[in-house]
Amino acid sequence: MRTLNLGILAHVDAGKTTLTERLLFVAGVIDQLGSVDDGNTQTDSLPLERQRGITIKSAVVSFEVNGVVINLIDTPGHPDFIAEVERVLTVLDGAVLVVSAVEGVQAQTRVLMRTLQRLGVPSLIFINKIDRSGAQEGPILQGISDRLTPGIIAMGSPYGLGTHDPGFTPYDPADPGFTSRLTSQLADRDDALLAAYVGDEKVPYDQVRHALVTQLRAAQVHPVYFGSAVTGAGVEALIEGITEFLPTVEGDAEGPVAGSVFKVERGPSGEKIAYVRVFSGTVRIRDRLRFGDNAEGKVTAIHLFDHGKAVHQGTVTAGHIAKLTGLVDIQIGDAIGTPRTTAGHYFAPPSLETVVVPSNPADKGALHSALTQLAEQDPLINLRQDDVRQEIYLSLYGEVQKEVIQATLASEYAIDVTFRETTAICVERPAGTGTALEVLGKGENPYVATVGLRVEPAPAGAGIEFRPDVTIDGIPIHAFKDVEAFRRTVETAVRNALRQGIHGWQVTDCIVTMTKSGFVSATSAKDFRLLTPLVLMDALSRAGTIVCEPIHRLHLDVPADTVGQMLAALARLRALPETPVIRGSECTIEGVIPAGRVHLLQEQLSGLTRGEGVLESALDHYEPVSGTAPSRPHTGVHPLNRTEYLRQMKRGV
Ligand SMILES: Nc1nc2c(ncn2[C@@H]2O[C@H](COP(=O)(O)OP(=O)(O)OP(=O)(O)O)[C@@H](O)[C@H]2O)c(=O)[nH]1
Ligand SMILES: [Mg+2]
Repeated sequence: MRTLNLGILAHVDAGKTTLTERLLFVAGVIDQLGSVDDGNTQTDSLPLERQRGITIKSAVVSFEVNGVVINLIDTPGHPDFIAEVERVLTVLDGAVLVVSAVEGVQAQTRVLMRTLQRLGVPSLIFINKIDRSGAQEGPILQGISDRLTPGIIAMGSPYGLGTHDPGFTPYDPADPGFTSRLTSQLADRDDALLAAYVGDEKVPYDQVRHALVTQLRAAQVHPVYFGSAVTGAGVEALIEGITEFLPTVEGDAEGPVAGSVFKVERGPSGEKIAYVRVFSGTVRIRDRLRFGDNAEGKVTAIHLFDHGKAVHQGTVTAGHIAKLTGLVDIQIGDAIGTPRTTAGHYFAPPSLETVVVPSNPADKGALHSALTQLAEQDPLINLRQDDVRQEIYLSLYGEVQKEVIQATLASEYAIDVTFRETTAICVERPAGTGTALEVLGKGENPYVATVGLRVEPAPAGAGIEFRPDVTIDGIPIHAFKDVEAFRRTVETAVRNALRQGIHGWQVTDCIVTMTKSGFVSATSAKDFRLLTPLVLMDALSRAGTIVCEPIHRLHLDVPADTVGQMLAALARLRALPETPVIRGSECTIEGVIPAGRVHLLQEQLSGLTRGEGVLESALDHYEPVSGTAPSRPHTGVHPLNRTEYLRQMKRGV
């Protein structure tokens, strides 16, 4: 039987979990519909999800319709949990992007569609909530075409919008009007179809359908369905579309094992369970698998998803999703066997951080191990400990994520924590060019090597570029496998050292050139590894750095009569709004705001707008900080502190 790994994606609250519940009901997996508002759906199963009515973790459920086994992944829509969605994207054969018929295209809808198209994930669009008052057909389609993607194809027409009993009539393939509309929409990207269309021939539906499937699978067009997850309207037609149009990719069951871990959870006795999409090969119980950074483990149990349950199996083959037990060191994002693609980052990194403080100082050690354990299973948790003050820094997407971490620590680890104020994660860019040189046997060079480096600025967004501009006679081949190994060692030392610049922030947008290299027969690889950071920090100090803060793009929907107060508040928060766009009693304000101020705006929003304002924001770019540059304490021994660095390196730390 065909298997389809299907993601349900959308902006927060569009109805993904409700739609998932409805699909399980229609497929006969559950005989009673749960609801998000009652906290009893299949996929929002965590206590915190049920309590808050939002999805926090992605969840897998399986059902069978029209002869296709569908492994459905319900994902969170809140932007604070975007990293959770990122992991899921790499394991999908197809997706349904849900859009609310009332709210229309929202900030996260755009982010998701851009990413689906970039990754080439074939996606259908489901316009949900047509039972709600304010739901409209034409304006929503227009909005999607203008603001999301022009490549949309309505597969039918809704009726009874805004009533308790709406419906959806799919267009009939035998209807010449539909075929002709479809042809004109698809002909742009299909020469044969264009010729037939221009030649005024009557194009057979099969040919049009073929073009539709081809363009859908290239993520160029997106069939659109209307319905309501709550009433069930349009859901049958959506299922038809899913099973008819979305591709299933089986992969080679005989090939080498390759898979991707998109979720990690702990079983009843604390054992790790990895959710894996197998792209190639067959995994059996007791197989030893290699994964991540050279780790290895033995599979002790395999569960496949079947009719809403996880069922014990002896093997899992290419094309399927399974839960693997026994891989002790596995982490979310790991590739298993030969990776298909390296798991990339498709969304902006977190731009905020906070310090986590245990309410009881004696819990410090327990807190650190709890957070480390959570970080292995949660792509959102990124830890850093400052050695001097022993404080635990946590990077963040936003305030809701912070509350979730606090609640998880309390319920699962019985640790109460508070947070310091949320601050922005800055970066450092070189202010100019700086060079430094340590010559073997000269001055105070503590190592048996010569290293010269130059640091200079690169354009914003360029990242770090390393240029090994040295001749072969400066490279101690006796200490390395080959020239490439030498280059890798120096480049790794450079990149590691740049994680913390003069002010403690990641250094970026720079070119580092190795200008000189020298050795004697006693030189080892370690001499280059340890000397490079010292020289680099000298060069960077001479270049000087500019601390830049993250700036978010914001989108505010507020009542028109509150615009004046809103603009005044934005000015106080150093935001730069563009001209507000007023439509009747509603107003939209776009603009930019320092990331560190977003939570303050969020706090004031409700009071300023009688609880009606909606704020969305996402990282846009970095900008030099005006005034005193914020710095953050270095972690570990930093080469800027030369005496301490040499002392610790001698001790082999
Ligand atoms: N009237 C109406 N309400 C709906 C419909 N679908 C979902 N809702 C409601 O919208 C709210 C959000 O629904 P969810 O299913 O939790 O939305 P979600 O997309 O899963 O939300 P997150 O996972 O938190 O991003 C709930 O109150 C649902 O009852 C619909 O078709 N009609
Ligand atoms: Mg949900």
